Amino acid sequence: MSVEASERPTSAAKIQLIPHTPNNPARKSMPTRGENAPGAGLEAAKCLPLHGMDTYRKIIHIDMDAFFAAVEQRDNPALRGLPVAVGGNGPRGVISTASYEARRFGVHSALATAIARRRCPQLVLLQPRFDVYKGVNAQLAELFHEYTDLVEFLSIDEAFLDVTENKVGVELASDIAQDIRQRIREELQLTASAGVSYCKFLAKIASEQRKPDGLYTIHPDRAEHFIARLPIDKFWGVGPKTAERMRYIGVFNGGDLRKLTLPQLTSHFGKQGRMFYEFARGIDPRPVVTEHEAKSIGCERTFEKDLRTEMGAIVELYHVTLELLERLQRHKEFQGRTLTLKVKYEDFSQITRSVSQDKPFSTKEQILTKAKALLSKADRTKGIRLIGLSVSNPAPAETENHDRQWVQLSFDFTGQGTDTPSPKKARSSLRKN
Ligand code: DCP
Ligand code: MG
Repeated sequence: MSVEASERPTSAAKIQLIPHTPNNPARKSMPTRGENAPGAGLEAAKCLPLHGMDTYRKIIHIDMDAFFAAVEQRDNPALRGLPVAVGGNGPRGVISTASYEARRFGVHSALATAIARRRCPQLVLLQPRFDVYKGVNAQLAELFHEYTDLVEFLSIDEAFLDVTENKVGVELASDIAQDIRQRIREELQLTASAGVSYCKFLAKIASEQRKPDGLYTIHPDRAEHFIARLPIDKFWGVGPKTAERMRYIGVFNGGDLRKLTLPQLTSHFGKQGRMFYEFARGIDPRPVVTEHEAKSIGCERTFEKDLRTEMGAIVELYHVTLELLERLQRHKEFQGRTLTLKVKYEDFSQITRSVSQDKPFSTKEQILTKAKALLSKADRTKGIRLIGLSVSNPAPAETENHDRQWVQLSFDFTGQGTDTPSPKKARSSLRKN
């Protein structure tokens, strides 16, 4: 367990701040001193200008610990304390996740099951029970909404909450985060890690700092220092390949990144270069977007090896289509009549191609046929490193054909950067405008 050293029962006065858990003696609080102390929190620094950017927001990122495996250990006490993994069993099976006991043997998400078994012969391998995990996800959503309606799920087990204004009238975001963690422990018998900061990029990184079962806050006045020391592969959007490229040009951490100019970064990383330029300066104004507000639903995959054949690209397009469909099915109310394909090439340049129709895109056949037609317009002389598909809901119009920037609101579900597609999880994007 990596809990903050000073997590200890909080004062009665503080407990009363959150009305729905007034008589819970086991509640814990944040450290009372240091950079993670709530008093030193976002409130004190809330209007500090960080290179001209607003730092008044209070964003929490919650990520469940070893989610599928933890649910299995919760539901079967005999599995507690054992190295447990959830994943496929066949010769090509892949691990979805592993308990922290199993991680000590080097078993982790996306590892081939055969290798996992070699590393940990006593591994208990379980088949996933998606319905149960989805049920927990629904409980989490309900719980989060007790605090704010600005909740944005990135995947089945992680979400951003904007608690700048919140329903419980609590000023300190870290107190809210701690209360949520405590309630998850008591009501769901699971543990979660939380990150708190003034923007999404930093809140997400913060939640990894004290995993599992921990809480970490990055205050605006500490952000620059934190970012400067952050290893480059921890930056949002930097997967193994991009990290390698960064190191090749002498960028090992945020401090190095900051020395590069915007033209230098865009020449190396295309449109993503601007994002890296801004992250290095602690700039990330992206709002927490609820699915309700989303103007588009999409997902994308980055490939370990650039795709060089027509067939390879079509196979991957098929997988992206299935993932998009799964997402659309979860949001049946969403009616998207424009389908957009994004292709990013080996040289980091990217294009988008869209097509609109009268009826919403809702079936595999509709999406796949149109997506293949869009893909046939892409340049096939260059290797493809990423394919994305999204459905948005503008009114029907003639086919568009434009190279515009893909929305920035896309998320890495694997937590491993953009380069390694997860077998189960793709990046998803919610677009607001
Ligand atoms: N998952 C998956 N395939 C992957 C990664 C994850 O099927 N390659 C599933 C299983 C995980 C769940 O998604 O339990 C959540 O993913 P996380 O990346 O948050 O991983 P965990 O919650 O398992 O562990 P952590 O404690 O590192 O968050
Ligand atoms: Mg998790």
